[in-house]
This record gives sequence, C-alpha cells and structure tokens, in this order.
Amino acid sequence: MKKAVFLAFLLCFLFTSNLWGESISQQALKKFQDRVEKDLQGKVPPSFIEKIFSSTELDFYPQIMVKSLTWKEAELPYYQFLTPERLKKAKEFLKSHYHLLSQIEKTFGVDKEVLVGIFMVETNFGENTGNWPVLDVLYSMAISGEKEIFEPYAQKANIPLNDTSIKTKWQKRSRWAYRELLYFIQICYQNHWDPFSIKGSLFGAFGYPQFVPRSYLVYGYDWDKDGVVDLYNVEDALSSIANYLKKEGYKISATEEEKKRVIMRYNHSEPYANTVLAIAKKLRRLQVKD
Ligand SMILES: [Ca+2]
Repeated sequence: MKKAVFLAFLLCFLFTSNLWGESISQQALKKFQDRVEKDLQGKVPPSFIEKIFSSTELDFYPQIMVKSLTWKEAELPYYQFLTPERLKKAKEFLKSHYHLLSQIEKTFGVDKEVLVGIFMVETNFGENTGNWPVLDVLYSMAISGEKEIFEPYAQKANIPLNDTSIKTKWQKRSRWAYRELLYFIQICYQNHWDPFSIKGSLFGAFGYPQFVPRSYLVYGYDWDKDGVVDLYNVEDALSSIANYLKKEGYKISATEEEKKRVIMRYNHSEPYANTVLAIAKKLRRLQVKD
C-alpha cells in the first residue's frame, strides 16, 4: 500500500461523532509495548517508547477498525473541486507559488498543475489536514488485531470476525497499522517530535500531502534543506508530492491515461485521479504566468 487507500476527506462525512477513547487492560498494553520495544530495538530507545505507552494521552479507539471494516465507498463528492470558486482558489495558488512550482516541475518532471490539483483535493491547500492523533489511530488499529480486545466491539457492530474475507481484511489492516506505527515512532524520535502532537486523518495520513508514515520515509523531500521533511511546510509538501509521483513513474511527456495510473498510486481511486487531471487541464487553459 503506497498510501492509505482510504480517502481522507471522505472521513469528514463518515465520522462526525460517537468516537471516544476506550480503556484497555494494563496487561494487554504492556504486552503491546514490549512488542514495539523489541521491534524497534537499536532504532528507538526503550525510554522513548515507555513514555508513549505510559502517557495518559494515549487513547484506544476500537471504532476506527469497526468503521474501516464496515464502510462502503459511496459516490464521492469530487465535483465540489470543480466549482468556479474552487478553481479560482487553485489559480491563485498557482500564481502565488509559480516560481516554486516551476522549479519543482523541472526537478522532478511532474506537471505543476497536477501538484496544485493534488494539494487542493487532499487538504484544500492545507486547510483540512485532519484532527486525529496519528499515534492513537495507528495504535488503535494495530491493537484491534488482537481478538480478545476487538471481539466485543465487533460483536456490538455485527461484524462476523470468523468470516474468511472479513478476517483477512481485519488482520491485514492491523498488521499494516502496526508497521506504520513503528515507522511513525521512528520518525518522531528522529525528528524530536512529540508523538502526540501530530494530527491527521482517521487512517493515519498527515500533513499537506496526507502521507502515511511509510510514505513520509520513502517519498518525503526536504526542499528547503533545513534537515527535516516538514509536511506542513508548502515547499517540502509540494516537492514530496512530486517526489512520490516521480518515484511511481510519472513522466511529464506521458499520456493522460498513463498519468492517471500513476496518480492512482498516490490515491487509489479513479474519480480522485480524474478530478486531479481535470483541475490540471483547467489550470493549463488559464495560462497562469509568473
Ligand atoms: Ca525542510
């Protein structure tokens, strides 16, 4: 999974309330902490991990796994991005960041209009980056893979955990979240970030480009050369999106169809890719100059 396949903004519609932290037994928590410490041995000191798992800020949200197993991809309101007001905003963004976008386009070989389209659709130019602590999200999904912990919540939501396809999905998501959690703790340690301070989508995507931790490590780009990939910095964010697309095979000379396939590696949704390309096309027609 190159990026959370879930669409960040869709969550605004799905999760408006009814989510709260649940308690978990000290024994289960300690077991989980030991596993994390073991898997991060030599990478992150146990004291850093201990601090996370003994914090009262850590919350367990079993509902995240419940939702991830029950929601259905509905018709997504992508058309909202093609209104004149939104396009005007995109045009203004392109104009005010023209020099930077041109440099990034030249460096990575990714159309600047496509970068603007992704920046707009992902977070509305950085306005909606999500309010969920990434740590809580990944921890909750990871530990929900434990049957004895998750079963009561699954029963309440009528999710048959013994069903083969559900079971596969449930375990796969838990393993994915666990790997992402390990990456996230590493990133926080390396960057001296407070792990509880980073907020993102309900599925652990954060920053303007909405990267999950692995994407941060693989595609994150330090454009302003201050030593840190900061996904809440426009320069780092836009160059990281470009780096992602480049590494996934984007070529400026490619056909629309080929570009669409690469964009779908960024966010696995055809309507998403079509919307990004439609925005880019409209922006090109406007012939914005520096
Ligand atoms: Ca930077």
